[in-house]
Amino acid sequence: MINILFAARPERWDTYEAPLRRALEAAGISAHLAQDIAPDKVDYIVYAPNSDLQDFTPYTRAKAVLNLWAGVEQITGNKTLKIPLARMVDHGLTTGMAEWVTGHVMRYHLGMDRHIVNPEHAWTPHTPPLAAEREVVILGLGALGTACADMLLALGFSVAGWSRSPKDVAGVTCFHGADGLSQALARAEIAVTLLPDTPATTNILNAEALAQMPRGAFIINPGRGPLIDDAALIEALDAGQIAHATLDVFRSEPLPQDSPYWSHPQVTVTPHIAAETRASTASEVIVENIRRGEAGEPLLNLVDRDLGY
Ligand code: NDP
Ligand code: OXD
Repeated sequence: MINILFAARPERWDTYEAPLRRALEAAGISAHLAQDIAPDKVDYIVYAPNSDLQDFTPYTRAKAVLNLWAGVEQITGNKTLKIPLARMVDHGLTTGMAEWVTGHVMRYHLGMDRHIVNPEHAWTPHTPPLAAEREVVILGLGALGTACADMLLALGFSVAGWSRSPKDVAGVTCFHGADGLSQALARAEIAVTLLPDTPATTNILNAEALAQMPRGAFIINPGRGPLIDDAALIEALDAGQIAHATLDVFRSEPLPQDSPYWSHPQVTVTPHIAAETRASTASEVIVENIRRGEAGEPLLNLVDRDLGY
């Protein structure tokens, strides 16, 4: 019998307890799963970074921390964490993100606002280009970025992407590294930021980067708030360099009431809802890693603590 600690906000227990138990049973793993277990008896920690557990020192026999979130920026710097950390890659989360991104790309591509918000009742016929004539660039070609690329490709968009290491993604024009960023930005009529929040990605969309995009470009950020230099974006919006931005994530969440984003006419704020981990599929991912841990197999989705993602 192994001991699995569930360390997340108490309300998440209601969502996850049954699916985790189901997945453990399906995998034939006999386990004690609870929110409260003596630290020196815990084998695995199912974890959310906003849990009260921040000091891992007493968890002397734990084999891994299994994160319920895709983003790990709140835990990678934790010096008390010495055991492997796996992040969430969940089919439900991935599909949700691809749908959310595709929806917002379509809004910009078709110019939907023009007719949805039309207080003057203006009759302004406007034919958008076909998707094949629209350049969408995804900054971050990981689990989520590639799923978004696939969905956009299926609709016919011209899709490019940018990552840290070289990539070969079918149908996607791939760029990487510092030079690659300028090349990617230069074609980004619509840019989607799906990078992790690390020291290397902070303010990746700064004034210089925004100036490299085609005039009147659109930005969709479901990645993390610090990817964008907020002051530079507002300046670029005011100057017309960026036509509109849809922002789902922010340096401070909930977005403070006095943030200029709330009232900016060229900004849509969504409350960190781009995608959510689905308990049923995520529980299977967590349990598969526990199975692997017990079988001595490598864990899936391990975080590189030096890179921060
Ligand atoms: P992955 O780790 O799978 O992918 C990250 C991508 O970013 C990789 O392609 C990686 O490059 C690239 N990258 C990382 N650092 C750099 C860098 N310095 N320069 C260039 N490229 C870089 O993450 P996911 O796709 O699963 O998730 C991405 C982010 O989405 C999460 O970290 C999280 O912040 C956010 N998220 C937001 C949600 C929401 O609801 N708003 C929900 C879930 C996640 P390489 O491939 O070379 O390693
Ligand atoms: C995540 C998120 O990281 O919801 O999973 O943002």
